[in-house]
Amino acid sequence: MPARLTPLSEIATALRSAQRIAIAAHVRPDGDAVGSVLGLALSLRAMGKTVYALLEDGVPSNLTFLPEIATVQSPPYADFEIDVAVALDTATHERLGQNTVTVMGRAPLMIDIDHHPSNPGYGHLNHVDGAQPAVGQIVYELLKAGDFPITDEVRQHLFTAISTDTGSFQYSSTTARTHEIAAEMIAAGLDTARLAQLLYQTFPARRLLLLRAMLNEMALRADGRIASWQFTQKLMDEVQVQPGDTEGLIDTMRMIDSVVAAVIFEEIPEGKVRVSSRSKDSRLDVSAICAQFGGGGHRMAAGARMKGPITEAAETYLKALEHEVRRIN
Ligand SMILES: [Mn+2]
Repeated sequence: MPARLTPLSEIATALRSAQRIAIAAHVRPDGDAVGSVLGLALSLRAMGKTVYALLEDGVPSNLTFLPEIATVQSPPYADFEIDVAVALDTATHERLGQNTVTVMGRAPLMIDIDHHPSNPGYGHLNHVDGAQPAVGQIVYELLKAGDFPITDEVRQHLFTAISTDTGSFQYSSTTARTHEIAAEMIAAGLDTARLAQLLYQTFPARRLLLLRAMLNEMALRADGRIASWQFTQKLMDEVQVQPGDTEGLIDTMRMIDSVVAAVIFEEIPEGKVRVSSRSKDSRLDVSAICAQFGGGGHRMAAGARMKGPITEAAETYLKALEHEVRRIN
């Protein structure tokens, strides 16, 4: 197995000697994926490099306010050549998306930077650190290690990455260093209040219609310790859902005092069901439950894909979850 913790200084050296660099993150990108990709991309562009920022599924609507979002490319990709490919926040090579995997394969050097503990280290150089709360935090340390430019726009992206993946510095993954980085960014002039307003207090009406539906339809089981909701294609059509609309909805179910696990089941194409699950008790590892169904993720936040129909997938998953929830009593 390749080394999974190549020093950031070594990765910085590899990036410094490259001229054409592709940077990508996982399908259905979240704040950490988008912010890490563009945070690194904008720093390398400020050094005069040609940087391709690639996201298989584009940028979700809730993050389009961020700087230079229009420079993100999604398929079909042009026929450009690259010296180095960097995968960020992506636990398996395949999760980059099929078209993106193909483009990244053109590079003689692949760098894999991630914080999912299950990441096997599929790059030539790998920096997989499960102790980091966000890849945005690793990218910030990488820019520091390489003495790369950190502009206000780079800070906006990396703050977004760190803030969203730590639930606004609330999750147990948040470290003293996470706060120090935020402090360094504020000291450098970053307007974090503006970013927080745009990230957490600005939503399209669609999002609130989804929230209303979730609160009406959610189900409690295992004496109120599990909350779940089935998000159907019918509702998606009704509210004309856009990628990003559901980001963070699950945390509302997680707020219920009795709840230790919250789950959203979502109908996706080809008769499949996407499962997103959150734990509120460190003794309950939802990534292990998702792994039973071919998925994975983090201990407190994980996902999987199951065969539909949605009601059957939900019952199968919830039975397995309930078994684990009852074990921790
Ligand atoms: Mn992440």
